[in-house]
Amino acid sequence: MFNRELVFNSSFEIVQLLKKQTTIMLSLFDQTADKAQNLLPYEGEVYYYGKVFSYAEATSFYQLLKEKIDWQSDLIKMFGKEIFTKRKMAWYGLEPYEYTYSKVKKTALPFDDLQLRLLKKIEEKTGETYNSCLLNLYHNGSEGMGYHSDNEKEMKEDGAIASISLGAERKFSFKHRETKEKVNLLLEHGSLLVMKGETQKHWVHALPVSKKVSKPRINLTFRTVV
Ligand SMILES: O=C(O)CCC(=O)C(=O)O
Ligand SMILES: [Mn+2]
Repeated sequence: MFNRELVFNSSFEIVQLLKKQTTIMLSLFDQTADKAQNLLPYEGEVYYYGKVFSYAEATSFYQLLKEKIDWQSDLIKMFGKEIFTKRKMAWYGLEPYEYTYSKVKKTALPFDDLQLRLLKKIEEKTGETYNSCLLNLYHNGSEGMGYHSDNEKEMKEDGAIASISLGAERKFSFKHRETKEKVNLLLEHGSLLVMKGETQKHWVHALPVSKKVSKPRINLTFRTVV
């Protein structure tokens, strides 16, 4: 028996089903397009998400952080002498975590609303969680950071580190400890970079100084203290 209504219903359902599948395919496609690719060739994972904040958002974040953060100079050893860097640093967290850098124990200051907003955004974006943040303020290209890895004893082993860049664009370099292979990229205003897996064990990273950069930059690295 031919039932028109049934045919209509089922073809209607097929159309609905196809629409649903297209939506699923599109959202899968969107996710794939959104997911950054691993920039390291082996023994580590580095994902560059590009600009995750608009120019206006990133500029206002830069200004707020520049004013509100309790910036401190860093004490480093150079040619056997201890000197204060021009680069400024700050340590914040969800709890008053202790973290030793430059041989000085620092206690995390409480996250403010903006830092909590940034934390939420990067947790959503990267699918990881973080509980603390180290901030750096570089006044211009004469200030940078030499090759090092972020594997301090206070940090979660192989934990993800999410880095937000605000201000001047700067080159960022990775170098493999054994093979010395290098991977360079440009950190843009409002961008997000994530280092995870075995990256800190096998690769060191640096923010090279550059005569070409005259503008300041703020960097936030969200981490997990255990
Ligand atoms: O400024 C940057 O992009 C990197 C900073 C960094 O490597 C660090 O704080 O450990
Ligand atoms: Mn680092």
